[in-house]
Amino acid sequence: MDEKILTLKEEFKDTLSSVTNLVDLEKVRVAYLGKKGSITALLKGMKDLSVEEKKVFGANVNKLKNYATDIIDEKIAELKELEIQHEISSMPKFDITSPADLTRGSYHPITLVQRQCETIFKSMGFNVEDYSEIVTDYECFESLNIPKHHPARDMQDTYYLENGQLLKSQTSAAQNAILKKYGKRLIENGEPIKAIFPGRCFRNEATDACHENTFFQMEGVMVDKDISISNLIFFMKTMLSEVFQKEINVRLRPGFFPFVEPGFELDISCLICGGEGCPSCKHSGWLELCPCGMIHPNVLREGGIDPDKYTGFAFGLGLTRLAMMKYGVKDIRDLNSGNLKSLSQFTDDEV
Ligand code: FA5
Repeated sequence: MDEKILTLKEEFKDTLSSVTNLVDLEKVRVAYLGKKGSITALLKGMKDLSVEEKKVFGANVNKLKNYATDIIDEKIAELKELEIQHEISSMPKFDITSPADLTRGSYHPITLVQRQCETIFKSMGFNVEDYSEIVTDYECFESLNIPKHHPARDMQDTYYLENGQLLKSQTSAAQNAILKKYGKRLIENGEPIKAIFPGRCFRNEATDACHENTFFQMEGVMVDKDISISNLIFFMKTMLSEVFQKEINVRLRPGFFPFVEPGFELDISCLICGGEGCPSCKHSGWLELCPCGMIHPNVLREGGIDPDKYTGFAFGLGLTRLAMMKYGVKDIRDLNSGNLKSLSQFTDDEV
């Protein structure tokens, strides 16, 4: 019987010496130590031996079993280490002493303009808010005095989700939430509501040199007692002179938006053609940049604010168009092109 054990041990050692990977090693383990393995079979075969024989033979088979288990464990560790070494040696080599690649990324022109506007408005006491791109019909239209089937909806066709939500067509979609968020402090502590909220907007419309289907706006609202159009004009003028660092020709003309009364269109003289007329301004010499107006009483009321006590203004600055004018980008579509060669040329050390 002992002869059998010795033979099996030699055979096991032989088999193991030719194993070079973990998969084959597992096969060997099963072949010797598994339920139907050769060493397990020796233990099962003991049933025909006498009690004395069982004691000696059993002890020897157990020795062999422990020996095989230990050797297999050692081999597993050895093969795992070899696998790691192999993985390391096949990794791409790099020289930590070679000079660093100092090519730096750059901010997108819209980010630059947005940050600049945020800095300007923050310095005038405005909070900067963020808002989701997917909104409800209530946020984008109904809370803004644009009920279902109102003709003003035709001006802003957008993309609808199957659940009835939509990609916001205007940053005004956040107005109601902002009024509700800051209204309590206005009513209880007399703190004016002053907030801007930049964001991406979407419209299902044909693109041209000054229209994109995905563009950025920056909304602003201010509500307090006795806020008037003069306050609105002051903030608009300050913002433009800070952004452009020079006098800009602007014109204010009546504009219709159901959520303001009165409403205005604030246009700037096109900086691409100097007001002569070009594709960037649809050959008019003027670019629609920042519609604005006094917040409609219905919108204030919907936001929980009493329009008999408080008044406010709102504006919807076209951030993408502002970036075009500031950086002399003739075609708005270049800004979404992902063309690094053209987009990486703009820098602004202040942001
Ligand atoms: C609005 O979106 C209103 N929510 C603005 C507003 C806010 C009015 C608060 C009153 C009070 P309008 O659709 O005109 O208005 O868009 C505002 C600005 O966004 C435009 O002047 C323009 O600068 C920019 N804009 C609009 N559509 C596009 C477009 N397709 N591509 C690029 N910029 C656009």
